[in-house]
Amino acid sequence: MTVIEKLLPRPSVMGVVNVTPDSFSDGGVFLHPQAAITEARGMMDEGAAIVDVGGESTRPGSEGVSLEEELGRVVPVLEALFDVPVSIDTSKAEVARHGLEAGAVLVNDVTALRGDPDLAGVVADSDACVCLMHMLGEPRTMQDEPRYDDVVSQVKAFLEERLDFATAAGIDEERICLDPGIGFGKTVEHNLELLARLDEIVALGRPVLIGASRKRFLGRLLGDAEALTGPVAAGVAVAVLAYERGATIFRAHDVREHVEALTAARALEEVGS
Ligand code: HH2
Repeated sequence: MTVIEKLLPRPSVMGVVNVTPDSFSDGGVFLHPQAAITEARGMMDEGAAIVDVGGESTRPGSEGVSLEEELGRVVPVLEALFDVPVSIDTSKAEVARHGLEAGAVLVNDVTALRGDPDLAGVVADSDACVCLMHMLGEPRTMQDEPRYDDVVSQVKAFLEERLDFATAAGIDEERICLDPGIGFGKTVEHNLELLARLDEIVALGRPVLIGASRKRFLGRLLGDAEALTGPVAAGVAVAVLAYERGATIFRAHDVREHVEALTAARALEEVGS
């Protein structure tokens, strides 16, 4: 079993703790450090394997925040969660460095080490794991008519290239997981195609993380063309089907529901095997 598989065995739920005023589904809810800390501890009690703490929204259209602002939001939360497995959701090397010093065990970078040239070195010099995610363009513009010839093969080629980049930078392959980036520069159809053909991403040989929880494509595929979020049950269904297709880590806001569904899915799988 590799380092990341020990930290996040199949299936693992990663609870989302957004210390932001503007995240798409829970913006402002946990902006106060104590609220975020209480939420994170509650998620661990509900069965999360790790909590993902982020101080910058990546929702479609968002502009990003300054280093000082992001540090001020996440550092007090990370320090208080010293006894909990924490992932730091950032693209900034300096934020990751502070997060790792405060005990974070994973860096979740939605730019897959493209955003800050120093981030790969910060991860390589630590014992931390890293999640490399696919995104087309940047959050500000990514949902402006995203286009692919074949979304699955392009996302796969991108992740393969970023995996090579990370290992060349000195990050042990055993510490890396991959994420096709549901909703990051993708139409409803692109997201569905990626989920339906997830085995092609799993074939890269690294653990695969899926973050579909509450995302707008779920609301849109249920018929609301203007939806900005999606219902919990639809996200749980996607997580279970992605689990069946080989994904192992599930980034979710509603931890209890995901843990319950994935525990049942796992029990069924064990009987069948
Ligand atoms: N989705 C979001 C943020 N970070 N990281 C990974 N690896 N995969 C994802 O799918 C992913 C992610 C967006 O969700 P959320 O954090 O709830 O919203 P916001 O970016 O607006 O804070």
